[in-house]
Order: sequence, then structure tokens, then C-alpha cells
Amino acid sequence: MEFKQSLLEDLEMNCRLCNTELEHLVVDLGITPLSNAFIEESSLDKKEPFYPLRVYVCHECFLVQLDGNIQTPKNIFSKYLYFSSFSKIWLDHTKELACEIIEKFECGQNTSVIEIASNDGYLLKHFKEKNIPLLGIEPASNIAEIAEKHGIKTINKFFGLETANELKESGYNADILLAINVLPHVPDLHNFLKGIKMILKKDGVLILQFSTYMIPFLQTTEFDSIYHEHFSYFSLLSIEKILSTFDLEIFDVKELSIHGGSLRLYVKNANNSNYMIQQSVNELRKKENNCGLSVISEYTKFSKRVDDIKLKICDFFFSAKRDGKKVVCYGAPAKGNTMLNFCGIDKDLIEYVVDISPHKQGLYLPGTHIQIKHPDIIRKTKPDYVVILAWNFKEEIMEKMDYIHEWNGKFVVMHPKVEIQK
Ligand code: DWN
Repeated sequence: MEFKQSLLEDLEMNCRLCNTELEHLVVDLGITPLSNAFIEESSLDKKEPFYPLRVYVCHECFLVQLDGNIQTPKNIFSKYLYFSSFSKIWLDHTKELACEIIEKFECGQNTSVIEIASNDGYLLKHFKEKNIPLLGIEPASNIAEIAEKHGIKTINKFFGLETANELKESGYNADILLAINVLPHVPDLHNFLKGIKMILKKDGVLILQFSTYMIPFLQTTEFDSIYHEHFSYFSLLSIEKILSTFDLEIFDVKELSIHGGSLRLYVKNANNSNYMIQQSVNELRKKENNCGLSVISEYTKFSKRVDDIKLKICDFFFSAKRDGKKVVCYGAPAKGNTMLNFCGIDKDLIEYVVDISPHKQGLYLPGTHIQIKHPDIIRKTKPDYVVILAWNFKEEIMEKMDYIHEWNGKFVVMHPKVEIQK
């Protein structure tokens, strides 16, 4: 496994929010490839960069974070293989979100809606249907192109202060500013929040949502959602500190089960008196306190649990191999690559992976070099075990792949524990 010594010097050992020296390790997942760096067949014999993957918690602001920016967003997101529109559960969830926003904030043809990291237009399309003025900001050129084809006005740029300035100069600002599953991907939170402050109208509402929310993240030991494009892992405790630095205030919160446990925040300018602070905010503060989120040991004992889970994952795959069982995986999510690479599970133990995304089929997983195929092959090869790597969509996947039971095939998940499904 190869990484340049210089990269280690790039590692920050200071908190990306408050600059406090990082002293408390949450978990060290070794050195791994970028989790979305899928490989073309022609590149399988080329050098493949591996990087340290370590998470720390700051003892001042309790932000859980990678110890540095191994990769720049430009390297990760300029051409990206994650398209949001490949999961019904996710599409249903975000349709409900759009409908709630339109109703709750009385969006109409005078409402300006801007979404940061708008992907393929999966969310903004619901505003378009209501003729609500919108703008998507999407850094991945291949994905922005698809959104534009769907008639979603999209600018292909990274969001930050510079882009916000350009938007402001072009007369754009937001009554509703959406940032769904983007904040964990932002290495420079200060620059990002300055940009948000720049384009959010005085009476505007920012709706932030992110997976890897700290309560379920710790309670279910969600280590596979740690990868180089997830620079930060938030709690209400840590995110309130970030937002207050920019006179932004949370007036409502919602805990969500999607993606293994997410948090949605409704945020306003502190001097905007149009929205009362809801009881939900204080209730979540109390819940986080009861879960020990302001106690460092709550974070540092994560690592031991990860080691225990790793043993159970390895046990499953090695026992199946020993018993001559045919094992394949369903879904080629980024999280699956963290799990496989950290546990050392590769193509000796897994015959192939399937994924419905045509953008991933034919490629190979980073690090393990397991090929990604179309799900139809499962009916042909009749595997004994189908390990669902995209466990956050387990129900949807098991429903559509129910036919594996015709040959007594079994589904298996590795999260929140190794479990062979009935
Ligand atoms: O933060 C992020 C989360 C929200 O989404 C991004 N960094 C990238 C991405 O992470 P991920 O790749 O772990 O996400 P998913 O959404 O869990 O990936 C699901 C994968 O499974 C996709 O490649 C699509 C595939 N899939 C499938 O093959 N059949 C999904 C469903 C629902 C299916 O039925």
C-alpha cells in the first residue's frame, strides 16, 4: 500500500472548526483508497493511492473529523459516481421533504430556492413542478449535465465564498437554501458558511441535513460511513458552535432514520425574528447530553467496538469460504468500500458485487478490485449469500431481490451487526 510521505505532512492535527490541537483518536481505519474511486478494467494494474483514514474528536468543540484533507474536493467531486436518483427510499424521502418545505414556508413563484450540491436534480425537480424559481449548484460536471438535461437550472461549481460572491453579483440570493448531505463533505467549514451567509436572505431559511448524525453513528458504531470525502461527522453540539460563529441559529431539528441516522436542521439568521425556536432544539440538546456527547470517552471507546465488529465480519466471510458457500455483495456504496478495505475482505471471498447504477457497472471496487455487475447475474449464479453493502436501503433491496429465496439464498447485513436475514 503506497502513500506519499508528503501527504502525512499535509495532515492537519488541528480542529478544522476551532483550531484546537486534536489529541483524541476516535478510530484509525488504516490506509485505504478513496471510497468512490472506482476503477476501470484497463487501470487495474496501475498504482492505486491509499491514504491514512483516521478520525479524531476535538475536546473543545466536540467536532468529530478526519485529521486532515487527504483529498481535495476537486479530486473527489469533479467527476462523481454517486447519483442520488437510484434509491426509491431516498427519492420518496426527498419528495416528502420538498412538499414539507413548500407547504411550511409557503413557497411560490416569488420564492427563490437554491440547493447546494443539487446532484441530478432529484430534489429541485419538485420545486420545478410548482414553477418555483430555483437554482442548483453541483460541482460534478457529469452530474450537473444530467440535471440540466432534466431542465433543472444548474451551475457546475463548488460552493463556497467565491461562488456565493458570484451568485450575489448576478442577483441570486435564497429565501430557501438547501444543503442536503453536503456539509460532511466540506473541508473548509468557515469558507462554506461565509458563502451561505452571503446568499441567504435576511428572512431566509437554510435547511441542512446530513447522515452520520452522531447519536446513531456512535450507538450503532457506523464505522463504514467513515471515508475520505466525509471530512466531518456532526452532532447538534458541534454544529451549533459552527453556525453561531456566523450568527446563524437553529430554530427546529428533526432526527431521521434515513441513511442509518440523519439530522435535519432548520436554520435562520440570528436577527430574523420570523421563526420561534422550537422545543425540539432543546429536547435534542438534552438527549445528546444524556448520550454523553460532551464526554470525550464516549467517542474514544468507539475504536474497540470497531475492532470487535471487524472480527465478526471476518468470521462471517471466512466461515462462508470454509463451508464452500458462494458469496456476492449487493450495492457498491462508498461505505461498502470502507468496510471491505478495513476488514481485508477481497475477491478471494466475494465473487462479485452488483449495483443498479449503470455508471458503476463494469467498474471495479477501489482496493479490493471486485467487479461490479448488473443485479440480473444473481439469478444466473444463484449465490448462497447476498451481503447487502447498502444496508441503509436493506428493505428496498430485499423486496426487489426476494427471488433469491427460490434457491434458498440468504441476505446478510454487516451493520449494525452481522446478521443473516430470515
Ligand atoms: O454522503 C454520501 C451518502 C449520503 O451517499 C455520499 N458521500 C455518497 C453516498 O454514500 P454511499 O455511496 O454509501 O451511498 P448509498 O446511497 O448508500 O449507495 C447506495 C448504492 O447502492 C448506490 O450505488 C446505488 C446502489 N443501489 C442498488 O444497487 N440497488 C441502491 C438501491 C436502493 C438499489 O435498490
